[in-house]
Amino acid sequence: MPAAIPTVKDEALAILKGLGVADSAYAASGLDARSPITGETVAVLREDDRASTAAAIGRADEAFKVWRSVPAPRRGELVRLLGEELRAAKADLGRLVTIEAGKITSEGLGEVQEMIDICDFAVGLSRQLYGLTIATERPDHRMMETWHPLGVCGVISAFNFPVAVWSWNAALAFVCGDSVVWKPSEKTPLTALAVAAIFNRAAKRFGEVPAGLLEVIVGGREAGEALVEDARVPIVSATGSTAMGRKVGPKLAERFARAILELGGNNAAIVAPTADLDLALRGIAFAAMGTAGQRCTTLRRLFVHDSVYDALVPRLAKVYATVSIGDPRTAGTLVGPLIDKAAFDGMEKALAEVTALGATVHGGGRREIGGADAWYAAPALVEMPSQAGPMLHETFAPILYVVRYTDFDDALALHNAVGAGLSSSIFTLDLREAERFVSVAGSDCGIANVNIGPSGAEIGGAFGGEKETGGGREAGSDAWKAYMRRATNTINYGTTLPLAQGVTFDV
Ligand code: UN1
Repeated sequence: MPAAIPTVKDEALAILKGLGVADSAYAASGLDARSPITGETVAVLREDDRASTAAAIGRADEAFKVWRSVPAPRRGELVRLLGEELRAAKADLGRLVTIEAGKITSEGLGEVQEMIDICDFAVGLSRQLYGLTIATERPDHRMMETWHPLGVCGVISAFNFPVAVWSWNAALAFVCGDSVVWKPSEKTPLTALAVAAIFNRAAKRFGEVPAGLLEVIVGGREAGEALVEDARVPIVSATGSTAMGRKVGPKLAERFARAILELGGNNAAIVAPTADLDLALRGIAFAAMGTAGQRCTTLRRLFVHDSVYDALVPRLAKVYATVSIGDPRTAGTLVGPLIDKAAFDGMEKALAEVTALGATVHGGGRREIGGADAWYAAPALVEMPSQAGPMLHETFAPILYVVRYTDFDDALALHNAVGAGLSSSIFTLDLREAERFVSVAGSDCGIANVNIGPSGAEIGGAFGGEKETGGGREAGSDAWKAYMRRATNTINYGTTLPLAQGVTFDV
């Protein structure tokens, strides 16, 4: 008998009410918000269509025209207050992330911490939106660059990081002087409504936030398209599958809007002969099974050197066989549910295909937990004869493919031989291998790590990847520049008009 799981509905609704989500968010029919823990519908939400999305964009555009003139450090104060409100709401919002996305408790809380961290980062940034002063070739001239707010920033986020990825974009956008229209995944609208309520608390304390600075669009493809196609939105940051990016990217390009695309990953790690195998084992387990394999940074491919294969892979198979799968609210659970049936079906399909290719599958299969529409899967460790078939593509589920290698260059070539280019890592104590991996001739990904797995990045670095991952960068480093426009200014404080390049034009 599978263990009975208590309902999540009452708890979720109480959290939403406590955070201040208005009753008007709910409707008799509209978008079903469900919990993957039990599969039950938690709430039915009022849904946006093209017209209401356009109206929201209009409000955000008006807000931008006010917000852009608020001094940046003052804008930072709003984000500082948002960080304070998030600290106060951390337990509730983390719990709601667990209920709506199925993350285990510590990962739900970790996601809110990631929001707090980016708020702190953005507050500091609000006094550091620096431009350069540039030497000019003309006498009595000064040349400089100024960073100006850009406009309405569209944010399309995915179910797997339902709130943190919004905050990477929004915290920067707000200090940069932009307004934000957010379309969360239709699989996780409740956490977005909760965040909007938390934002409203910060806005109230701040005092003079223009209405429309943050708009949340609840809905599916139609609302998303309306956001992507609207000429009043000069930048869209979209997180999701490569297939989604292929649709969104060209639409934005067509109207010369800026795109920050964070798309699929097919992240790999190399385990070299000198690797610390205890450390590698832990790193691999978290990166491959954490978040039930539903991070875009999840470890999906593993290349293990022949000399350590037999010391590592059977141990790994044992960890896969014993990892605790179940209610993500229960202490000790490491693997919660997949988001829905489609995710489970995708996993089954990939496992059937690799079995036909001669792979040995450890784990996999459905666990009868939570109810008819709850989809818990045992993580699968798949020993592959070679890199082929589904291993070349991202399946958003906990499948780790393992391939044996003997030559480092071959492993590197296999590592880079996929479409996606998000994250990567190597486990080695050999300095030459480590440095080669992070060198120009090494990993081709946006994130390349040594002796840690590919997932679980901090916000201080720029986050994103190359190739079919879309090329966008969010969060730390100088990712803020994407949310502003740069003006180059040349100022003549002299009495003559010398022309650049020595051109003469005497009239
Ligand atoms: C994502 O899966 O879309 O690096 C984001 C990580 C997290 C973010 C993942 N900080 O795994």
